[in-house]
Amino acid sequence: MIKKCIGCGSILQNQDSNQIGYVSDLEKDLCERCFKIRHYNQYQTVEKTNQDYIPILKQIASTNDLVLLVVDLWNISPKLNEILSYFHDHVLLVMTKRDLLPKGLYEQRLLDYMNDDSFVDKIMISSQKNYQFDLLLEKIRQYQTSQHVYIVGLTNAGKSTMLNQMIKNYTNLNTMITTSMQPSTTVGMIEIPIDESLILIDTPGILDEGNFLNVVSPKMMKKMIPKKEIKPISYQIKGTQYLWIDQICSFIIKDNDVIFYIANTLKIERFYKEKDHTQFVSHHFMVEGVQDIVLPGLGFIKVMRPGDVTVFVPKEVNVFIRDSFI
Ligand SMILES: Nc1nc2c(ncn2[C@@H]2O[C@H](COP(=O)(O)OP(=O)(O)OP(=O)(O)O)[C@@H](O)[C@H]2O)c(=O)[nH]1
Ligand SMILES: [Mg+2]
Repeated sequence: MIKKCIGCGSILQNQDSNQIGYVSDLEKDLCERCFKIRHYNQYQTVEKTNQDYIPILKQIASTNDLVLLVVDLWNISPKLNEILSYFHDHVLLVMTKRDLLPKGLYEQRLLDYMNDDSFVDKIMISSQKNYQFDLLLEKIRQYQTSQHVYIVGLTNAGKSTMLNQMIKNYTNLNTMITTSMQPSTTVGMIEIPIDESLILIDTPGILDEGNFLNVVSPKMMKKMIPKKEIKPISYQIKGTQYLWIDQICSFIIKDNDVIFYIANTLKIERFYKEKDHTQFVSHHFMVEGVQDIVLPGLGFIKVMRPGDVTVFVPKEVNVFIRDSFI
């Protein structure tokens, strides 16, 4: 009989300690990788690609069941459109990590920003603060088409953390899904019965290939991921200036005002002379009106006036521009 790890959904095996799902003893319920993440904060990289995960989305789309698309407010990626392209209806948008945004924000504006015909409704939550979970459950019950409701999204969006909060709030179950700041923590489907009429199913996140998280060290990852509400930082730029974020990316910008929405643990430095950035690839943007330059995984920079901005990032990172989000 196939037995799955209760933490990550991998199929348990006792043959190869370098492969996912390894346990020395098949009587155990938690794989070694999950055990190490939970107890030692140690992480074993998972060699999965979206080729492994797209079939799961297709399988879910072939059912008529409600899908919760969990989106990290700090990482609204163009990749989400690809996920949505598999679903024509029955998607409840759940924007999470609300606790990281400034408290006074007008939430409806952010919800309105996300538009797709597949959405039956939208909600903003925070798993860390247990914010709006009763409303989330109410909406799930309103839109569910069967007992099964699937949780999908990009990796690191906060899917499993949200499900853990549902378990805590609404069940007596003594189980927990493994979560971590690293991509691809969940690798298989995990079914959680909330009550007799609802089974929530966690799924592996789709990889965001252009994300900073894929190219930085675990130490930098810790620094990049905000732990509490972000305080936006404004800079007035007079003449041509060179701004660096913690040696992982830089900008050239002229006569403008910019606001950084990134973790406050990151160091922003301002220079009046160009520094060597040959280790990076440049991206040139013509800002029109108030727009954001998005640094996936890191946050974004709101540029207040039209003008040229050149961004230097590692070659794997997919920087892009969008109309102002906040
Ligand atoms: N501040 C904040 N952080 C959160 C919240 N929800 C999740 N996180 C953090 O986001 C990171 C990823 O969380 P997971 O729940 O493992 O994400 P996932 O979507 O299940 O990721 P995969 O399993 O890799 O697809 C962890 O570091 C969580 O602590 C939230 O509401 N607020
Ligand atoms: Mg997960």
